[in-house]
Amino acid sequence: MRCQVAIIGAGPAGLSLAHMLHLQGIDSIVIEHRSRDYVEQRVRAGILEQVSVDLLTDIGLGDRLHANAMVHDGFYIRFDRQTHHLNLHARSGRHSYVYGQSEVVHDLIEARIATGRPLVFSAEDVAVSGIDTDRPTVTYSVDQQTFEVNADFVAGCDGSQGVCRTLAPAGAVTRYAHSYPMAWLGILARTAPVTAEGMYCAHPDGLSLHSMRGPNITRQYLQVPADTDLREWSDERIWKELLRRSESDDHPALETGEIFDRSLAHLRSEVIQPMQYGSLFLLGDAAHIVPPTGAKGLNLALSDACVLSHALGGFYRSGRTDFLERYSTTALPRVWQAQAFSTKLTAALHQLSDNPFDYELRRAQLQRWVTSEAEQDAMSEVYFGLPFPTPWNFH
Ligand code: RFL
Ligand code: PHB
Repeated sequence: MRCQVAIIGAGPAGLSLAHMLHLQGIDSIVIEHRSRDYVEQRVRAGILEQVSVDLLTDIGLGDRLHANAMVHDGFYIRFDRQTHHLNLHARSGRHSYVYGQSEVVHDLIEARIATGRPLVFSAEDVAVSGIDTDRPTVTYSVDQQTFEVNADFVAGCDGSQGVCRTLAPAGAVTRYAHSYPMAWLGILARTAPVTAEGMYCAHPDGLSLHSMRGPNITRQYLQVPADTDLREWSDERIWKELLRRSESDDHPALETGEIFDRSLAHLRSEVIQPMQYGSLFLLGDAAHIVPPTGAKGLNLALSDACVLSHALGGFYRSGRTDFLERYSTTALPRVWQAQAFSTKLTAALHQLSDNPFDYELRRAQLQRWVTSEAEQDAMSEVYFGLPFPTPWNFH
């Protein structure tokens, strides 16, 4: 098979890129190694920036989103048993939206299927070759049959465990990385949220985060050590710790209930720079990982796809190569802004050392956020999403 762009991975980055290319008449194939059910049911992100919602709406994916998303003005921070609401909407006129990543992925899959363009699930032995030429090749097999795709470009959208991030030869890219000695234990529970919007609790012993997926479903997280064994965390132990870290003098205690999903996510930061080698472009988690504090990962995947679709639009419409050459330098500043934001939030909200001096520093930062209008202006700029580096379509 021959096509213009071969996209590896059907997560938010790959599927949104495929859609934005299709809208510009650019032909692609999306190759995913998991099943459709697996991809649609994977529990992950939940918070969309205003700019991401604007993009999804612009590209025709706003119907279910606007009908079902919870629209938030900001979030709560709790520390020293007191709860503070940061009304960032009041400062910027913008919002964040609670809409599960699985819903975003479902909408994108439906949109792809409606185009009739190729979307392959359960592909095995996905391999990419020839990225240092202008005719790269992707091979994969389904049901023991092997297929070959000859493309102009390969979009590596296969996440943090995929193959694409390893393809550039040593020395061609730099890998910046930082890992934290901790993880988030995440649950989904059939309980009502304790606050109307998400709440970060900065307890001296570590973060608890109380988010939601609907009026009767909560998504909550606990900071735990990196070597945590999930089997050692019974429902009772999880609720006890969530309750302890979120105790306050101004709100009733959390509601407890049935936990129907649990997982562990390690905290780390990584950026591969440049995000391109030859005819291979890296997008989303394949190019960069941010710690989940601040909810930036999915939003960055969408902004990378927007930048690359714009560059490919320019190339196929008028033969321009300059946007493609600048893909990485265009996308990276927004990536580093998100890294800086997530790192700052992570430091203030987690227990990163047991030196009491460090808790005093955290408290000083938290007090700035809840009392300073200037700090809240700055917070709202980044939390609701810095502008995308390019429009989604080519003007
Ligand atoms: P994905 O979603 O990982 O998709 C990659 C896809 O590639 C497939 N794949 C392959 N396909 C073919 N061949 C191979 N060899 C392949 N190897 C892998 C995979 O099966 C998969 O379908 O990456 P993408 O598209 O870059 O999207 C990134 C986001 O998923 C990620 O950044 C977010 O989930 C991060 N994140 C959050 N982001 C937000 O914007 N808001 C949030 O509220 C938020 N909360 C979170 C998060 C991530 C978390 N975890 C689990 C780390 C909360 C948590 C706990
Ligand atoms: C979520 O709802 O999953 C969520 C909320 C806030 C974060 C990260 C994840 O910072």
